[in-house]
Amino acid sequence: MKIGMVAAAAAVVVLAGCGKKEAAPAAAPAAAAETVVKIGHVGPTSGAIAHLGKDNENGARMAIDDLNAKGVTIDGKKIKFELLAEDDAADPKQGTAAAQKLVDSKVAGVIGHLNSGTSIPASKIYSDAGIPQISPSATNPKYTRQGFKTTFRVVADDVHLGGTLGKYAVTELKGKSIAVVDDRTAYGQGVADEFAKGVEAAGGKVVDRQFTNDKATDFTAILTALKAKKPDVVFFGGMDAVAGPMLRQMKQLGINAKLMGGDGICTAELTKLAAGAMADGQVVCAEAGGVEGEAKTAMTDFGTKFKAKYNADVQIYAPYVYDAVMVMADAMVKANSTDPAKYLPVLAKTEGYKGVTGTIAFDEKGDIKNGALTLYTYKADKKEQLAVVR
Ligand code: ABU
Repeated sequence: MKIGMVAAAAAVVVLAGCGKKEAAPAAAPAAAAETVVKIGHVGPTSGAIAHLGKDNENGARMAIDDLNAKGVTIDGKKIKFELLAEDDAADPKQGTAAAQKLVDSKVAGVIGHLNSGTSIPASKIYSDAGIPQISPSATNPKYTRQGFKTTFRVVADDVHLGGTLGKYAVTELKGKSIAVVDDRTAYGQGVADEFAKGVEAAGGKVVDRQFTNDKATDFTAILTALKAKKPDVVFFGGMDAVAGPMLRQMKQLGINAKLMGGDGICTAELTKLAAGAMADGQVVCAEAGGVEGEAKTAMTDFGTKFKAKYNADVQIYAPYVYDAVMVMADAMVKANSTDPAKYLPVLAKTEGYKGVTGTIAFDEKGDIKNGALTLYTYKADKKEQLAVVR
């Protein structure tokens, strides 16, 4: 990346459709022009999983701040990256409205959305506008299987995630009576289906399948039905905001099964949401990424820096958002252009980018190559890594 000093009293001009024009201060001595490049971010910063949306948004802010602090020069112009952050409340309709707003604002690229249920419908809007989109967390495989050239993700998908967890339930947890619940979202239902396939491929049996929704708080009926099947493992396809209360009600009903879930429940917040109802080792979940060995230092350092900046622990995907912004900026630098039409082909050819979350390269669909998964459990209310698998 070509890096230059950021002028203290820089005049701001806008090129390549990247924003509005502002007059330079008349008295600015030796002012250097900056080109504003708008990067969109979308996640649910309101609603039940606002804590995850804010985690993602802060990851984007941190990347933008770091880029601007280092100074980036593209085509001889100093670049000032600006984050346009939108809230989609994890709602598909709000997601497409946010996407259209960003397109109308002439963003050069978009990081997001957080959810599969919003990322998938929004991806058509970005594709039609030729604007690159990198999701740091949407794991439904459909997202990158629509034939759009603009669609990327920096995490593994639900085929990998659900399939690995399904196999783990049978081979490691020795589950004999495995029940599956999902929240009927694109993510929840999709990951639960892949989990069930993984169980069956490993020779296990799904004894019951129930569903709820992503706003539910009372699971008495479905848990009572499950209890009759004496499950030793319950898989939940959905997010932590639902999994927490579900754990509380499992305890109330005397269901002592393990609770498994994908990345949607594998958050720092889950312990708070479960409010003491989670036994040590009871929950097994997976993040759709991960690093091993020496690469862990960068991830740990990111967490320390993030905590110092935002007074908050990383929930799950902030480092992936950070890397998504950096990969996009890197492609702009390599293409020597912030024009989406010019840097998109360079972004698609990303190979060997060393990020906080590991090495990033995209396959022909825009999926991360050789994506990792990290399996976790919780002990004494802290996430504890079990294994990194590929
Ligand atoms: N991957 C979990 C949360 C986001 C989603 O895919 O909906």
